[in-house]
Amino acid sequence: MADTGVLEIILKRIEAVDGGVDSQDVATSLSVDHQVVVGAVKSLQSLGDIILAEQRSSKHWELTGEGQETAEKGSHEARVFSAIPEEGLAQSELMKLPSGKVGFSKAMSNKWIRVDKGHEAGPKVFRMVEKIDDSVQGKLVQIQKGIAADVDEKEKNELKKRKLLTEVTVKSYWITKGPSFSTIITKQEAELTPEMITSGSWKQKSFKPYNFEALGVALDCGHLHPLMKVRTQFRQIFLEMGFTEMPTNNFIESSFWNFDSLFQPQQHPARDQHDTFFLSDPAVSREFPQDYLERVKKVHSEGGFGSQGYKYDWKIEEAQKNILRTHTTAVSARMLYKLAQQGKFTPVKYFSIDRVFRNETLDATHLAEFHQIEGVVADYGLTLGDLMGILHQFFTKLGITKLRFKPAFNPYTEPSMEIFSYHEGLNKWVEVGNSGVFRPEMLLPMGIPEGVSVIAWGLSLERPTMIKYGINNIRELVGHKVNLQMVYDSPICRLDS
Ligand code: FB9
Repeated sequence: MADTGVLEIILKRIEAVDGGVDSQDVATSLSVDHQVVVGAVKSLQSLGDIILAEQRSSKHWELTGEGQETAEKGSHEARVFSAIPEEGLAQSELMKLPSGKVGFSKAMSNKWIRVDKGHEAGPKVFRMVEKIDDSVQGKLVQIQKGIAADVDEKEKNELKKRKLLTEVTVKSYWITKGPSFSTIITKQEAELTPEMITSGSWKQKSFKPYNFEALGVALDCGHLHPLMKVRTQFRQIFLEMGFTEMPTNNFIESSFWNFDSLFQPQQHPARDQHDTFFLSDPAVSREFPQDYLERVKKVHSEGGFGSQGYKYDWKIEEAQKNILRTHTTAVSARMLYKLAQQGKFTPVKYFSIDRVFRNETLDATHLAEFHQIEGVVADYGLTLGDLMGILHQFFTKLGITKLRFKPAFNPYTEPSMEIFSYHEGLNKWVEVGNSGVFRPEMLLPMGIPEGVSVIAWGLSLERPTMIKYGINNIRELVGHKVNLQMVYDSPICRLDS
């Protein structure tokens, strides 16, 4: 609350005049800073409709520092004229004077002085008139005294160009009586206390009006990253579709589970350094289910289960290499193997959402890691139609209804399909994921029974998050350059809206 003395002075001033008072004038008359009066205006406004305050701005001219010096000592050209004696002054000497350079040219253009270049010692400057009228100084003095009625705008702008004058905009409040005007300031209570009620004193008090627009106090708490908000939405969609989340808490994986178990041949380009991050320590894993490993080796090198295999010399050393997993399908492989080991097969629906790592070329939408979302359904007699159906159900929950499927290739699924959705905003079909039916060469060596088929699909978490939050460069979403305020300010996420 501003000093009540200032508040009361303002109220008394308003009462004393017809019309209103200007906050700048009040500040000047009280010899206080204008902000003190502005604070008082805000305080009065918070007490109800005691005053009306309309913001306005006015412009006036003020002398600059150089302008004040000129008003006091005369213009540069006048000071140069005064410095030239009857017998004249060497131009070189004149230019050394503080006002020399500016004053010389002005005095010459005013025809107050002339230069005689016929002297042996160099050019000499002489007066051309007996006396001068220093109009520049005269105008500045008039403006300084506030009696510059006959100094027109053109002349003022000339002085402004010479940096002798400047135009100042002053914001102020025009303060008038409000509907509840009074010169008595009654302190408004901010809260109704039990004592006021029991004593009845509330009847004599005035209360501050409720501000229903007031926001709650912003809690200084943690904030969820947009990726985590979108992950929760995807998790919710899978859960309501009856899926169970897979354990994905191992970023490090053996090549065996990441590639070999998925019937991805050891010479596949995705398995070399430029696509995959290999670990130096521990460089290898050695513990695998031996019987299963033998079946994987056989199906790669000789074929089996109706497949001719890849007919290459499959090496355990390649399968033992540790990597950062390139997809969460490695986790799906582990879960399907575990399912096959439980003896009697039961249909399952699994999902996972977690980080995967690829040694890829970085660009505005691709980093060396992303979060993969994967859905897996295992049951007897599942077909591509079931896959298309569950994809329509899944994407509809994301608000995507127009899907198209395009034949594609994955080493571990046959058939495979890329999933496209029509983006109304971009007016084009965009890829929203990949999918397929896991190959028998992957499932049968695990011990998954004949007749059981497993359909699966995947997409990234970053792409939908960037779309949802209107982020164009992935480095604004993840990484060390992320603006944390974006995280604090990011709104809640509802994927179905
Ligand atoms: O997410 C992708 N696109 C996408 C997804 C959603 C979306 O908007 C949401 C509805 C609001 C918008 C776009 N893509 C897959 C397609 C492209 O972005 C692609 O350029 C990038 N892909 C990643 C891999 O890139 C190296 C996205 C990532 C991806 C691709 C394939 C799979 C998983 C993630 C898979 C799989 C799979 C296939 C068969 C069986 C099991 C898993």
